[in-house]
Parts: sequence; structure tokens; C-alpha cells
Amino acid sequence: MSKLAWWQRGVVYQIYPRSFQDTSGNGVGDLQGVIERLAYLNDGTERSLGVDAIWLSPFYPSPMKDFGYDVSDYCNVHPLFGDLATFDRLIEEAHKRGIRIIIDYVPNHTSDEHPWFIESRSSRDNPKADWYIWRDPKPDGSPPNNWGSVFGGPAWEWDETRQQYYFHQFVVGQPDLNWRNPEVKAAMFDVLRFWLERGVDGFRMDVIGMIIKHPDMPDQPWLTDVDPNLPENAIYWRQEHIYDQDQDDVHQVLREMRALLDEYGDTVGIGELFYSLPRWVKYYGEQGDELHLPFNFRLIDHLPVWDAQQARRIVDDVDGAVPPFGWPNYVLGNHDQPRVASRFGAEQARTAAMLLLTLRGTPTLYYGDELGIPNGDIKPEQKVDPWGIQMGVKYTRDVCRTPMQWDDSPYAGFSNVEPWLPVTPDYRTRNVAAQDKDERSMLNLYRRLLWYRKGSAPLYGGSYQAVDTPHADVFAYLREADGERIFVALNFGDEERTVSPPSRGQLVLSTALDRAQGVTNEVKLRPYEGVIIELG
Ligand code: TEU
Repeated sequence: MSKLAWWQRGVVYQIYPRSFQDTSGNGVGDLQGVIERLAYLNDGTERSLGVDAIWLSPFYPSPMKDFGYDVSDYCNVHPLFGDLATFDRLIEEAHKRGIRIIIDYVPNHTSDEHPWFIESRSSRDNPKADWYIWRDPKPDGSPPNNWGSVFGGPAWEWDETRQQYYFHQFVVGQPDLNWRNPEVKAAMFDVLRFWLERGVDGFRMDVIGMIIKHPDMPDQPWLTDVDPNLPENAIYWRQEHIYDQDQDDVHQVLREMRALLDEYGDTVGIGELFYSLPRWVKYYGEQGDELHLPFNFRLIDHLPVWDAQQARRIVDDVDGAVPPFGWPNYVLGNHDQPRVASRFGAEQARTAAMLLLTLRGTPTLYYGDELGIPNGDIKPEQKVDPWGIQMGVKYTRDVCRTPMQWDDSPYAGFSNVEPWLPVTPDYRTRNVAAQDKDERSMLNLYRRLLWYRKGSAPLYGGSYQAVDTPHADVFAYLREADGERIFVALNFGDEERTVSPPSRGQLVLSTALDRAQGVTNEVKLRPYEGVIIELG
């Protein structure tokens, strides 16, 4: 096995800073809170999770119309979260523990309160007039094309001063930057440099495939087959996305970004992308010269129900599609998706944890999933997420952004005042303190899996090969490196299933955490049980 980079060998843990740990007593989490919880993430011993990197969702100055994904200053820290000195301390403290810091980079759009946009909208001939996407109305005064905003309604907003429309792929307060303007590109590259100079180890790049649109912005065709429950204003979700994203010329920008990252050595570029496999794979770059890790959301988007055959298809397809110079990655949850424990079920979430942490490729964990936190109970009047509000749908992303559950005190040890979103109702029993003491808890399952993975060359670096079993509800595979072989068998179903590894082996871990280690050539998996077997 060739030498692996930290972002290949390691595991990433996503923190939504608003919801991790409040130390300032305002009900919103902050960077000092992350510092104080670093030992939980990795103190070098198996009492901690043992993650290798954290990805922080945005902590920049922002009017918070999209909870920080509307940035009004890319090179600072919102006072809610601390200041640059706190950030520097976080880097220092994290690095001391061997934890890398990946930050969120939001290149597609700024806030409408960003000074660049304030200037751009002030006239048609100011120096930043062309920094955003401005277009004249059609002769009848309507928007320049039929494109919709991801968050509902048209993607165009009329501006009285310029007497033009500006383009916003997300909320009205998130105008899209014009990346075809070299000045914009240069300014946004300077943002990368600013943080790299401060010592960050990489970036998670928000909707990176959207930054370049077709220059003519033609109308997009309407889909014929759409979900009948889609709200009326979901224009974006009724169209084929031919011109508004995934344009071939975005790859040139990504190559330049990669070259910039490479100037700083051992860094990682992770991109948020949603495309078909053949389109997605292009984001590694033809020579491996674009993203290190184009996020792979297929275990979310293509696994609507907990199904072993479908999971196997996804993994086989991804593993086969990644070019030899590329490295796979898998995600089960993030700040935009319903919680994994609610999508698949509490027991299934344990099997899912073993799946995520035994596949070939970098896993990204989402804070709280290691406790099995379910979707929050958000009443309609408690919704704050603009997607949830504007789309008028039952679902809101607030459900997966509830505060981290540390203990059974009134606000779960997250804060001493009422948090910005309610803690999930089960927090008195489902929390770090309780699960720490319970040998068979989800938290201890995550810890065991993470530390086992760390010491296992087949798991962190080996090949992947699916193994047929007689049971449609069992997904089994081999992982192999340097002659060491590991067999993983996951029972996705609610019935007992007997499986045989290809040869005798030593059972080292069960998702139930109640089996004695021992040599076996056959294992009876209980419902939803997964096992790891080291083959002799
Ligand atoms: O998300 C992009 C995106 O398209 C998702 O928001 C998704 O379509 C939506 O949540 C419905 O599931 C990124 C960020 O992850 C998200 O939090 C931001 O709101 C968005 O970009 C705009 O910056």
C-alpha cells in the first residue's frame, strides 16, 4: 500500500458550530465550545472518539438568513462564535491533539449585506458592478429566464436602483457571485490564502458545482415526472439542471484552486456535489488535479430505505467509478438531511455506523450521529430554516441541527439558557455522559469502530470486494491490504441470518458489542447485527 495522506487514512467529523457547545451563555454554540470539547473528539485514547479532522460549518460574520451560508465577511468570525483570536486558539489546540481543521468555504454566493454586493447594487457602473450576476428584465418586465431558487420561487430578484434583476440560487439574501469575472476569482482565491496562512488544513466547498453557469443562461426544460407533493413554488425542483450548474468550464477553476491548495502542502479540498456518477467523477480532475474528495452522498440520496442490495449497488458503483488516482468517501448525514437514526431506524443506525466505518474511503461523521440522535421535534412555529419555511413543506432542516446532547441537565449540557433550537426530547437518556457509562451504547460502538479502523490497514487503506451471500438482506464484503483480510457482514433485515466468511477467522467486533471474540467459520447474525471478522 502506498503512503496515505491524512485525509485518506483519517475520519472527518462535521460540527455545526451553532449547535455543538455554547460557552458564552446566549443559547448559540461557539468556537470556544469546540475548543473545550476537543478531548471528546480525540484525546489520543480510546475513551475519546478518535476522529482525525473536524469540518466546521460557517462561523463567519453573517446576517444568518441561511444560518451562516450567507457570508458578509469571509475573513472574520461572527461575534456569536468568537473572534479571530479564538479561531487561532482552536487551530493551535486542535493541532496539538493531532486534529486537522477543515473550514467551510462558500464561493457561490455572499450575503446581500457583504460590502461587495452593497457596492455592486449601488449603480450599473461602479467598480464591482459586474461582481454579481445582473440581467435586464424581459420586455414584459419579467425575469430574464425560468430558473428557480433551490429554496423556492424564482432565482431572480428585482433591484430598484439598478433596474435590473440579480441572480440568487438560494435565498434572496444570497446573491450569486460572478465567477466569470477574474476579479471575483482573485478575491475569492485570496480568501483561501487568508485561512491557509492561519493554518487551516482544508476546505469543504459549498455547492462548488454551481459557481459557473452557462454564460447565456438559457431557459431550462421542465421535468415531466415530478413528485406530486412538490410545493407550487418549487420551480428549481421541477427543472432539468442543464445550464445552471455542472458546466464543463467549472473544472478549469477547480484546477486553479487545487494548484493553490497544493502550494500549502498537505491540504484537502472537499466539494459539495450531487451529480450522476460519470459527471461526479470528473471532479477528481482528469489527472487527479481537482478535488481530493468530491463528496459522495449516495448513501443518502440513493438509499431511501434501508436495503442491503441497494447499499451494495451503491458501494460497488462508487468503488468502481473512482479513478485509480482518486480516493472514495462516504457520508451518512449532514446539516441538510434528516438524521440517519430517523431515516433508517435506531437499530439500523448501528449497522449503518459499521458500514460507514468499514468501507474503502474517507468517512465523514455528523455530530450527534454517534449518539443516535433522532430528528428534532420542531413545531411549525419553531421552524427557522429558510428552506423549511419557504418551501412550505413539512420537512425542515432544523430537525438535524438541534443541540448536541452532553448530559441530562436542563439544556443537555449544551448551554445554560434556552438554545436556539430545542434539544431533542430524549436527551435525558440519550447523551454523552449516559452513553459513556453504558458499555454497549452507540457512542461506545462508534469509539470501538473508529479505533479499530485506525489500527487496521485493510480498513483504512485496503481494497474492497463485495461477497455474495445466500441472503438478500445481508451485505458482506472483504477488505484486504498487504495480505491481511477482513470480512464484514451486515444484516440489514429483521430476521436472523447465518453467514460464512470465505475462510475461518476471528470475530473481533459486533454492532451489539456483546460477543466474545473467538475463532469462527460461521456466524448467526441477529436482526440488524453487523460483524467484523479477521480472516486467518
Ligand atoms: O447546500 C446545497 C443544497 O442544495 C442543499 O441545501 C439541499 O438541496 C437542501 O438542503 C435540500 O435538502 C449547501 C449547504 O449545505 C446548505 O446548508 C446551504 O443552505 C446551501 O448550500 C446554500 O449555501
